[in-house]
Amino acid sequence: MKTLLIIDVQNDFMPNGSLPVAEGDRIVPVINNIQDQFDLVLATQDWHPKDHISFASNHDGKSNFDVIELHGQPQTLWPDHCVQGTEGADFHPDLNTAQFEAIFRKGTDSAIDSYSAFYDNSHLKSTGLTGYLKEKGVTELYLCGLAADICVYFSILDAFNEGFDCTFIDDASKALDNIHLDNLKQEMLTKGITIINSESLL
Ligand code: VGL
Ligand code: ZN
Repeated sequence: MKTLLIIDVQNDFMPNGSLPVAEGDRIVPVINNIQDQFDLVLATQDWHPKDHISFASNHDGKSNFDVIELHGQPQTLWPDHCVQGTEGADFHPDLNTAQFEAIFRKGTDSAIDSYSAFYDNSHLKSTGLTGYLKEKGVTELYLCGLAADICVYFSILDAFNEGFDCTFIDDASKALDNIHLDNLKQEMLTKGITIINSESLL
């Protein structure tokens, strides 16, 4: 079962959003164009309470993009983004959501951040996505979305470690930091993760 997992294509990650990813809006038509090629289409939403620990605004004296230590791990402090029920947390209005069979929301616990669609950043809590995919008989997982070097990357890493055959769709994803993404792509290839452009699906 060929499955597409679309990560965090939400307004706050668009060029005019609170945590903008350059050209983030360019991937929307690309993703719309490939959805028909899959047996199953799933999506995630970053979905934070207002008092979320990853927001710099919730730490006295800290600024956006400062890095603190949290549960023994480095945690970047972000501008407020994807607050539950706000327009910033909605999918991009042009994203075709009609075929989404399920939407997994993450980062919902005030005290823990969750970049991956599968686990929180400390691997303490599962979202249930692995069980969902295994019960559906999914083996082949294609991932794309925002931000390529953060939430898409950590989702691919977890999916790979859970035993799924993973493909990163490069032109259906945009990064916060493109130099960082180049390094991560090298790491993906070394591990045995496939990287494609969307045209090879059509
Ligand atoms: C993301 C930073 C903070 C993402 C989510 O979706 O890549 N990045 N929260
Ligand atoms: Zn977030």
